Amino acid sequence: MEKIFKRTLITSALPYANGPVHIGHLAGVYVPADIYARYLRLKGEDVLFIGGSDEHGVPVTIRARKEGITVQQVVDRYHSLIKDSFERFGISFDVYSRTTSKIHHKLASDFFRKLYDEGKFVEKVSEQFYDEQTGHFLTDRNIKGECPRCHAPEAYGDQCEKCGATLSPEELINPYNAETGNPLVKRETKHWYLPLDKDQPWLEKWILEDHKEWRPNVYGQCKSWLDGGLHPRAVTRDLDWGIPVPVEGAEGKVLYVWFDAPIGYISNTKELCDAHPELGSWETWWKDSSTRMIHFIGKDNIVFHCIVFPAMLKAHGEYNLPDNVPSNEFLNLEGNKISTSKNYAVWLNEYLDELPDRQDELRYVLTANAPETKDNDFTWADFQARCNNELVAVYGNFVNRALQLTQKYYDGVVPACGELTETDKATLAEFADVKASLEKLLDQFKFRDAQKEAMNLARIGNKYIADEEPWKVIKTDPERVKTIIYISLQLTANLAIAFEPFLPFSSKKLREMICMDDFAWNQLGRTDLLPAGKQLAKPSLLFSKIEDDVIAFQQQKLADTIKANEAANAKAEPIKDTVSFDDFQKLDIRVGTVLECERVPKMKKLLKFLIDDGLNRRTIVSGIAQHYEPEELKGKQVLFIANLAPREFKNGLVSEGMILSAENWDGSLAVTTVLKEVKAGSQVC
Ligand code: B3M
Ligand code: ZN
Repeated sequence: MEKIFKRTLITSALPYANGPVHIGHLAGVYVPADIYARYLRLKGEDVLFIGGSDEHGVPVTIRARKEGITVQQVVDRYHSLIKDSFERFGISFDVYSRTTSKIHHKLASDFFRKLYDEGKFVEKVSEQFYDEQTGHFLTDRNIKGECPRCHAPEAYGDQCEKCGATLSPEELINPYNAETGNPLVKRETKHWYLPLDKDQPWLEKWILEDHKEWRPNVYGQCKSWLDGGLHPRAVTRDLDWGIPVPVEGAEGKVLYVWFDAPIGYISNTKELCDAHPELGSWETWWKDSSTRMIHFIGKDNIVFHCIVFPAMLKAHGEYNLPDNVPSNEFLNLEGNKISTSKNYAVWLNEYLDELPDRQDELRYVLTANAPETKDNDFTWADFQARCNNELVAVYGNFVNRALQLTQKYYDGVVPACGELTETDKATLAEFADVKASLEKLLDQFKFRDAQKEAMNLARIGNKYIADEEPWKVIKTDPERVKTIIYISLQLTANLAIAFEPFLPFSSKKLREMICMDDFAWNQLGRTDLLPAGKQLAKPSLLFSKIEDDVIAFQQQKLADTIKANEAANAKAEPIKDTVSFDDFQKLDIRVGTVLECERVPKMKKLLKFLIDDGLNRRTIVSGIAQHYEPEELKGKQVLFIANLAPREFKNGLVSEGMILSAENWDGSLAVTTVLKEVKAGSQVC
């Protein structure tokens, strides 16, 4: 018998606060989760949609060291950036909090302690890699070495990015500290393990027998984990960033990020409900068996959400288990893997700035192309084609025609419907079936097909109005046109409702144009949504075309990133031919003090320096204006060639020497200087 649920708790994976969110995250997790949340709300169901940032773990600490700032600064920066971009993109979280919150630290700590007190963990001392020079144990991600399979020189302790092999640090050949390059030794350390091997029997039944409805990719991955046999998993780490292990003698140890992060779903629900008692108690949302829980995640998170977290919840004993875990596969970008570390992505915050007011366009394409069953590819050409050929030419075009004609013929007042023709009836019948088919697809998390179905409605409308040609009929049979427009307007209202979960921005705009105060899902299929005599607002275009230059700019940006990555990996230029010591001595390299520095009018690249060379003052012109502000260099000591023949520039300026700069791999220039202050005019030898 199917269970009746009273409410649905929707969670979406907590993104690491080590960088902005990109289209891969959106397509994999946040857009589908948001569609589902909006759909259920529109149906009037009781639903909470929980989000938040994952601020622990190794990636944030790596980012902090790379940028030379504190970990707290890293997570503060990216948490607000991510939160803000989600908001602008219309991801309708009921709460978006963070795992560094007090509530979370306490809840996660208490969770661990309860399991510890009840003897649910296994304590084990093992040997782990240790960097004697820094005094740190290293996590898998922080260890690099030669891949035992493909012999790539820089495989990580958990995975080789070259051949994709899953690894453990022990397998690496010559492991070293990824950051410092130091060699590693083994040292003993104590940790707490969740004995997943003991969970194997109930997990097998719960997943393999009771949840055959899960997506094949999710079910398949679980099955292969289970078939391989589960092993105890450490839930603590030697690390100085995270939630301290609440046990005596565990100083310097924190909860493993994958132990605390999913508890973040609970903490964030608690934070929300504590602040809004009208939503009910957080415990109802987590412990009442009439609550249904759905986790939206990416495919690399499947094992944690389907096996580890349920095992934790079960061990705790009070919580519900998830009902479904609709996970997507990966989205690639122009044929390449999206990569945060290589900066190869379409970042949500940049998209929102560079293509303002085009949230629905991206939402549409990411769903149309969603990697629901296999990895998919996002290309800017496809983005443009789908926006222009589908959103503009079909949905936008139909709506615009219906509304403009209403304006033109009836001053924006909905006309009365006359007798229906066979075509009218057939069109309405096609429309009427949509609600059921949309629901069926949405209930099965088939968002891509569901959106297609909604678009199909627009196609029907577009064809109807194109076939009926009211702009021609008006000349011969004006009464008939009233019916055509009436039907077109009802279809328009239906479209606004059907698209709301997918394209909330344009649905809102359309709702305002047709002056509907509110939408409800059960209005779908009705043909009296806009009654005759109702005054509509002035229409404006729902979508506008995406021009070629917008696409070209984005394509160029990605091409530049690839080029920059190649350049960063490229070797240094080969060394030039040998010169004799005598020849070298002919060059008079000196230290000069910059007395003045200014831009040269009409010469974008040039800076003009007045240099104190110890004997005199001289003018040197240098092509570094794109790399420095003049003020940055004033008062600084620089290296320059003092005996280079003077060189005249086009505008008559003469440079008496040359300031030495280093050219970086990306073409940027760094002026050379001395490490200790010396007297102006000192010779470099
Ligand atoms: N932060 C991994 C990820 O962003 C992780 C998800 C946590 S969900 C509880 O892919
Ligand atoms: Zn490899």
